[in-house]
Amino acid sequence: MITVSASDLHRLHHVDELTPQGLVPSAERPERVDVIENALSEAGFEESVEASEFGLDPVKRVHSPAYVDFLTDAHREWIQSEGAPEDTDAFPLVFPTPDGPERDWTDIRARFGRHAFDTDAIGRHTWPAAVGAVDVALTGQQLVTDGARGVFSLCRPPGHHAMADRFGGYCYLNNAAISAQAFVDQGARPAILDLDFHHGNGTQSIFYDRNDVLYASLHADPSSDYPYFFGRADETGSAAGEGYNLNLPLPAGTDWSTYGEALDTAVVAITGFSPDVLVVSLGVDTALEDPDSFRLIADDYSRIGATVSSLGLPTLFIMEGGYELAVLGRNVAAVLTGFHNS
Ligand code: OKP
Ligand code: ZN
Repeated sequence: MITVSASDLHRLHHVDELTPQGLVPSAERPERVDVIENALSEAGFEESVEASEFGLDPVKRVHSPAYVDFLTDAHREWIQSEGAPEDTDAFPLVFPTPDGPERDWTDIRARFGRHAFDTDAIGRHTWPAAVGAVDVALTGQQLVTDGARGVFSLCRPPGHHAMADRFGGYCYLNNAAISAQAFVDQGARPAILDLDFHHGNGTQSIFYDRNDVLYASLHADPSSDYPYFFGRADETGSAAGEGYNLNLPLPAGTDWSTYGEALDTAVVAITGFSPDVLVVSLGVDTALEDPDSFRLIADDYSRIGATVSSLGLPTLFIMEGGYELAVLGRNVAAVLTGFHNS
């Protein structure tokens, strides 16, 4: 198992999020990387590769030019328009509705609403951090292409909620989708297995009408959990992509007996797709101790790793969610150890 270190740029990205308690520091915080790094070295994953830079071309294979332009200057332009201090977080405050016309809006406040799907912020250092996370993902992607059996890319911020032209859910650039697209562009056939507690609406949306990438996801039932509007079992893909999107929403209180069965269902679907490479959106916010969560325990994460390994595919693990610092590192290490030892 090769691990790709987080980019140094992640640390400066820490924004507030709007919660029922008001604005508070986001649960998606820099310390998440520290606990994962510590657990990996304790588990014996000593060597870690530094990321290379890949530029924006692979990003633009997934995200729209207008969105990339927006993100590049969003924070600076918003601060200027609002006359706010430069360390202020920039928030979308108005959103276009589906009944309105699509235009090339120029006001930065309009562009914020157009390119967001929830009330998440963009901070002064969010863009470089997001690009850094893509570089971490693509460094892992390259290592898999070069023959590695398993690579873990320690991406932060996460990516699976980011759509082709919208941020939200702590995600700005879709690290897993960009990596999967890079595999496609190199002639490979990737399947994506999304294990984060939340449905990866961004990844689903990016590949929804395509049959060259399978998206399979185990997640909380969106009728009562984020992202609410996506992730139902009847979302199976559209046009050529019909049958290439598998959602397995699971009830509150799900433990290994339910989770393991759903994982087996995903394994069958992935095998049926005959991929030659696997991208795992590795969220461990399914842990018993996590704030909104299932009831998975440490041993279950080893079982997940072993099950993923049983697919026999070169595998790129991309870090997504997991917010309880006391168990986050341990559970990530358990997945990777379970994969490595089987
Ligand atoms: C990200 B990942 C509203 C935030 C509400 C969002 C949860 C995002 C989870 N600003 N909560 O899938 O772990
Ligand atoms: Zn999540």
